[in-house]
Amino acid sequence: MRFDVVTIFPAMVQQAVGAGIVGRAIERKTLTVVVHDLRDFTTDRHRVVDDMPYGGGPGMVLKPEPLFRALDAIEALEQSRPTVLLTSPQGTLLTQPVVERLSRQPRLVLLCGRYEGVDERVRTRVDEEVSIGDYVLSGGELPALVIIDAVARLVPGVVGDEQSVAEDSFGRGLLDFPHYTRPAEIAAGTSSEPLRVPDVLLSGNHAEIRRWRKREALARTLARRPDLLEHGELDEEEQKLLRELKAQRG
Ligand code: 9D3
Repeated sequence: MRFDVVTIFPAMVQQAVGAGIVGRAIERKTLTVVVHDLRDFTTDRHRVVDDMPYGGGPGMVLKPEPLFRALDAIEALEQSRPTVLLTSPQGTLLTQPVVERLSRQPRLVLLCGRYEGVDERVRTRVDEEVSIGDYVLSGGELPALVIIDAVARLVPGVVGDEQSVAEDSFGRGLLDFPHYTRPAEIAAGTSSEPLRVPDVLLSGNHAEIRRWRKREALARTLARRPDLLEHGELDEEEQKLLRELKAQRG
């Protein structure tokens, strides 16, 4: 899969995609990420990418021509037309189903918004606007990196452990169960009891462990994210465990 990112902070995006699982996938050529500096598509001496809004008001707007020229150049790089995304607070909320849909595209172009926004006419070249959540950021670079990370994980071969990817998308809809590693007991401080790993995890009884994890995942989801249980596809065992948990809570 190929991503083209258009940004006024190319070093920030290049630096971030080079790290971790995505960086490794780029090295192996499972992914291609090409970062384009929007200023390279300006034609004036000062490489200006923004201007004042018509009609007045605070802040600046990204000028349309550099973005149009960047898109023309990127679309000319390969045969097929890529899907063009604009990061924007007005966009579709990024959820795992949206990530799954995006991961089925062979090419994504990510235009990173900045300042108050982009000239409205740029939207004639955009297939979809995407927001990563209802909080105010300073621009679209971090959202673009979030989109790349989430989408890239679904590209076969990017994540080493295919099982963890499958569990995240399938068995999920629930929050994760608690995790522990060695040692089995650690001192918590002078005046309190040692912190112990739950006995069931040390028991070697894999059926019991699986049931405990399911129960913990359900209990956490019920306590912290009950909204996830509303359209949840729970199996028989999960429905029974959920009824028991609800009964316990009163
Ligand atoms: C303070 C400016 N706001 C006035 C109503 C509008 C505004 C414009 C530009 C708010 C944020 C931004 C910059 N943000 C993004 O470009 C952005 C974003 C975000 O802020 N939150 C979540 N997802 C995204 S995707 C792009």
